[in-house]
Amino acid sequence: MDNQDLLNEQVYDRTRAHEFIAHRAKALGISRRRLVQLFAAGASATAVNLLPSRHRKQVAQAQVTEPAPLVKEIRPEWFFQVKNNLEMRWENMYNRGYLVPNELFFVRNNNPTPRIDPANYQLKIFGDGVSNPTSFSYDELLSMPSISVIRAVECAGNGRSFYKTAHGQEASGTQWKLGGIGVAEWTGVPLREVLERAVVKATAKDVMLISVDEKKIQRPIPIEKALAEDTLLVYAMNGDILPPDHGFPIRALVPGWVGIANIKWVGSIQVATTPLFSLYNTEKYILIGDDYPVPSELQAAGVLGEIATEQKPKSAFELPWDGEITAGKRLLRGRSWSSQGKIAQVEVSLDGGKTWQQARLSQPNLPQAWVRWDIYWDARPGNYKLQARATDESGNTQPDTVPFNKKGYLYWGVVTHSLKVV
Ligand SMILES: Nc1nc2c(c(=O)[nH]1)N[C@H]1C(S)=C(S)[C@@H](COP(=O)(O)O)O[C@H]1N2
Ligand SMILES: [Mo]
Repeated sequence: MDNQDLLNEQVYDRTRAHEFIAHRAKALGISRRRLVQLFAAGASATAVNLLPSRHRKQVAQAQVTEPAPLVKEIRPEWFFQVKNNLEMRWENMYNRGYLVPNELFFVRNNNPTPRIDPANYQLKIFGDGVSNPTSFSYDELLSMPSISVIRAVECAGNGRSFYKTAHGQEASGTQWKLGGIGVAEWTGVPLREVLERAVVKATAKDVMLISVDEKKIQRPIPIEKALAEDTLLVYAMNGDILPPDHGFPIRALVPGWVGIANIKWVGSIQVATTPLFSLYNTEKYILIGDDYPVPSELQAAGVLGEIATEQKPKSAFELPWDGEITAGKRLLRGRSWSSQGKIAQVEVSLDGGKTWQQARLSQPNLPQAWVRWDIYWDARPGNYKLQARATDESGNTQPDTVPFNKKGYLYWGVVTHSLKVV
């Protein structure tokens, strides 16, 4: 990855999807259709790449015989697992590049991963906000103009466990530490391209992305966000066909918005001239608490609090929790991110917030992704309370604590990371 290119142009790789797939297939010596089938069957990119062709089919079949809630390999050293959710272990990002490889990317599933045959897949566009309701096959989507962008997907509940640390009160939901985020290169068709073919009316207001998973998870976004140039219908992740757990065949990428907006396994899209509501913007992914009064116009629609959309800055060390390192000259590393612009600075404390020093930021530093940073440390034996505090270019600095909300979303306070030096 050329850092300079990334910096200059976030949307840097204009390509056509069928060329992309054809290129991959050619490199592997199999047909384009066969490649897509293999990925649909859950074969990992590595397995497909490394095995001689006569074994490839067996791998694909072996992986589908036992239905499991998740398809990807789950190594305990990669993830903390809670039911269908896999939290990334941050120590694995030390000494790695800018992107999170697909194997290590966190998974947040409200339901088991559905298995979808791309041959029968249809994406339906409907609703009173379009004058030409229509549908597209997987192949049709793949042959539309596409772009690749580097963006984070972060769970609204990332950091939830720190509400307990800060307020002594546990917020309900999966107790994520800070590994409910990942940055990848996403390739897909701009949602705008697809909506334009259904002829969006000037009066269109909201767009509901609807999944085909067993809960039919759906959440609306405003038409302006739907038409943004980097809101995508994604079919490839870090150069591989989108893995089943991350939404194969098609997922939404809604940059800067909480994870739930990035609907996986999208099967239909409703465009409406009226405001849209679902369980996921009325009761779930809502900030509920004394500090979050409900706007009166939303009360009537059953909205229980403030709707979670963007995230403020957060930081994580690339270290195990409650870890131990040996004394000596060390390079402490971490990453910071925000939905509201690039990271402007990161300060690090080794003594629980008494003294702070500036971390060195490394390129690239992309908005709606993250920045890597480090500090040199001559670590002496003892117990340390490491803290990192990021400021984004919109001027948000991580506070010591943030107000409680019942479901524990959007925790962006400074987190203490205990470390023992021996
Ligand atoms: N259909 C569907 N889409 C979904 C979800 C889901 O459970 N079902 N989870 C959402 C949530 S809460 C998050 S944080 C992101 C996680 O994306 P990932 O699993 O690819 O990391 O997907 C979102 N899209
Ligand atoms: Mo999430």
